[in-house]
Amino acid sequence: GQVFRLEDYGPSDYLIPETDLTFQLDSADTRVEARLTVERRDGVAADRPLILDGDGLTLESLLVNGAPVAESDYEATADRLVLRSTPPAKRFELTLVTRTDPSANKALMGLYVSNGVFCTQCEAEGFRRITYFLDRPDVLSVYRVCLEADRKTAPLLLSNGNPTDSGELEHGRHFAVWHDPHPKPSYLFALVAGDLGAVHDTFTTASGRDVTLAIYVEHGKEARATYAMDALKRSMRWDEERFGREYDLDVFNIVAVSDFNMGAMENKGLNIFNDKYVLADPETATDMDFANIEAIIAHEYFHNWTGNRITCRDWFQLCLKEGLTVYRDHEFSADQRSRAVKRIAEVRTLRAHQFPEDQGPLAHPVRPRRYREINNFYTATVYEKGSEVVRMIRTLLGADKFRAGMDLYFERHDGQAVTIEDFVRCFEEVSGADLAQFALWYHQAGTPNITASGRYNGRAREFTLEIEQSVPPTPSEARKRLMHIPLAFGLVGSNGEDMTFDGADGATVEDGVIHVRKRKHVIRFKGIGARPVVSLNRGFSAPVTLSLEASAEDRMFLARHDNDLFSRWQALNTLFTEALIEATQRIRGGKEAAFPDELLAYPAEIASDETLGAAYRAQALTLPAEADIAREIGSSIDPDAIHAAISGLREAIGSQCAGTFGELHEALDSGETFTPDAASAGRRALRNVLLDYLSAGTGTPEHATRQFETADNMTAMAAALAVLAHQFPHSPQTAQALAQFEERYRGNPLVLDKWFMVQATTPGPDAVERVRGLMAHEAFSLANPNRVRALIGTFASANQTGFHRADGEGYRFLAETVLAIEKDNPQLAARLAIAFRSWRSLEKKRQEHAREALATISQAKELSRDLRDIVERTLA
Ligand code: B3K
Ligand code: ZN
Repeated sequence: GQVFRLEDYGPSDYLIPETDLTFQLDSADTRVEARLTVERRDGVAADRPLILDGDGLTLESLLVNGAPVAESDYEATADRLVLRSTPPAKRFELTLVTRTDPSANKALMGLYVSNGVFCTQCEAEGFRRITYFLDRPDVLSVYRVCLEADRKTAPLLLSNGNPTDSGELEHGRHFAVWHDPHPKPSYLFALVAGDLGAVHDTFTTASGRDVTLAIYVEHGKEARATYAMDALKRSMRWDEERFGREYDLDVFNIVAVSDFNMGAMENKGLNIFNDKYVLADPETATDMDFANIEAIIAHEYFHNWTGNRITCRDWFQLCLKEGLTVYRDHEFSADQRSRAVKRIAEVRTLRAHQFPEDQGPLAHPVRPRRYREINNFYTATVYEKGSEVVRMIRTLLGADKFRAGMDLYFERHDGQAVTIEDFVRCFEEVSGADLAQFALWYHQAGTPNITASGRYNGRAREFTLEIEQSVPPTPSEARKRLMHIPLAFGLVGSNGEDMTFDGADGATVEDGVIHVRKRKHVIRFKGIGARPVVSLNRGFSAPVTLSLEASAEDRMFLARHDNDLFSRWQALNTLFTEALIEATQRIRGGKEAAFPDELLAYPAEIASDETLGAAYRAQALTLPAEADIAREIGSSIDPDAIHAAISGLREAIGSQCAGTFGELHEALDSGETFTPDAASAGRRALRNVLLDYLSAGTGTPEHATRQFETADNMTAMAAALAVLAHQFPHSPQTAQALAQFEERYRGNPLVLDKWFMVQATTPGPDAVERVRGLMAHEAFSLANPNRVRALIGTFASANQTGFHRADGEGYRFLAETVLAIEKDNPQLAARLAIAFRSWRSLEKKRQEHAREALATISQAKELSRDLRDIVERTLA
């Protein structure tokens, strides 16, 4: 397949300043008329061909300045339209008519129908499935869109911008006209037509402009959209207060659809959402669902400035809008909830998704230089690591200069399509800092490793810290350059407070941050009266792996006393991780797992520490996941041994702390009415972690059965169901709870997804058969991405013992399912295939089975570009 290269970028010969679209919507045969005002760029000769992108299109007619074009003067294929020469005048008009069948569109890119609703998805290259166009993000156009449809089936007609006209047509049809005054790239185009219910509200911006807000959902589900509306208004206010960004149209619409390839899409003034990230009420949504809705509503809204007003020059710059917007939604959630808890959750996500990507065959820089299929680059690296890089810029510059840099970026580049270099330059200019070495975070793939060790010399009153960086090789980047790594730190004294020092040499140390820029730094802190315990990478200031030499006593000391809450969590998490790695080795060696006494006793202490919020305590008590331990072990992984080690630790803590945990679990059942705020959610989270331990400690399903039966909200119910299914898969109580849940939520696909997920993640060798069986369930469908992700995606990414079954059946199952999905929806299939990416770190036999399964996919006939790209890079 064709490879796209960053260095080949060049501006287009032509621009399209105005786009006028008329859709005659029909589910089987939609007519699209595009009137494009085309402009030749200065210096480009009229005999330069105009080449427009298409994808699966049939051209019905073509006019230039209203007149037909001779057949010899153009060529139209499914994937492009070439006009061999253009009129002498600089500006001319092109009128194109194409037809598409939206109901046959199962790839969910371009114009398609979801549950009877017409909708679109154009990012990254879906607009070319609607009409021929310069479908690239640096071609900005002002759109006027006219939608015509049957009034009965599609009373609602929406597009980008503001509504300008509407009325009746013959044969029961009607029309609506929308105008978006802000020039935008084609990937931000959207339309929706259908029969939907709505929640309405208004928002007055800081400068007094009134905005009409609406969230559209299926009839009868309006009440479940009120939380999303609340999150939207909070997001709009927050962006004004934190970044000085106001909304810029008269209306802001959100539409929830049930068939969607990802979370949501930031189309200008018309965000389209996967309904999973809009619909919520206490009975059907967990606290996690509420938090995700808040974050994604905010994320898409924030794109209005970071992405829409200022967009990307080309798709290599994707992190310009995604990394930055993730950073903004992280900050928003941190302000709305607990900052420390939010940070812990972010780091867990980064380690679970981005680290394995960075450490495996699909590694790429935050700003890639090559791609074959851009849809495969909407990755954890671009999004999450991209956000970490922005966060580091804030650490380097401080809050005020960071804000000044953002202000300059908005002012200078509003209305433009720009690059990462443009973005970074704004921060250099406002601060005078040289960010050249720092910018490697954008350009160099791989997770840097920091090793560190400290030595105290009492006589010299000196503490010496040795820090070394290394960046492991990644595909096509064998040699790495040294990075600029900001490590927030503290020297913690025996009273738990940070010690002061009389200067440090060996590295720049400023405002609690060590700037690592060389391979090795030997840093001497002067005037230190007693041995400190060093706390390094506080708040996870840099996205690195850290091997800090420290005794278990020192780690426990930090877990108890570090004044950085993130680092307290980290210290405990490291202790759990070290213990679990050791237990895994023992189990593999045929021995029993054994754990240090203090690690079994400390959880009771932290669980009842009222100085800490409940949400924080829940995070502290949550053991590392199986995948975390696998990643730390790194090679020759045996998922069954890891599973046994974690189960052993859970059981040991559960029985050791049974008294405290039991009382607390009871006390947290306050009977209060459900509210989705962070404090109440924290109490529920803590209660659920305790339930997990208590059940493991007693070895009986009683606690979980009781919680399941008395639950008055989905958070408590889903957690109880998970404990039953995961810890007691064969007990009658589990069978009964599963049956009850299914019966009760049969008619609610989003809730039934939880039922699919719980069973997909039930550990053990029979998981493959269970998942195969569930695929035959009447509520399951390979055509719906949410169903596929709930059952197949969760199985492959979150069921270590099931997916990595020793005989390779999990791999064969995934390969076969991916190929079945690929026929209709290549993007979804490619996403699922990512589960294979860490295959080389498995033990020998599993490696061999995984390689065979990958080979089966790669040998399949007529593989999509999406899937071929993933599979070939994974095997390379
Ligand atoms: N920008 C979209 C993602 C589009 C994915 C295209 N394959 C959602 C978001 O990041 O906000
Ligand atoms: Zn985004």
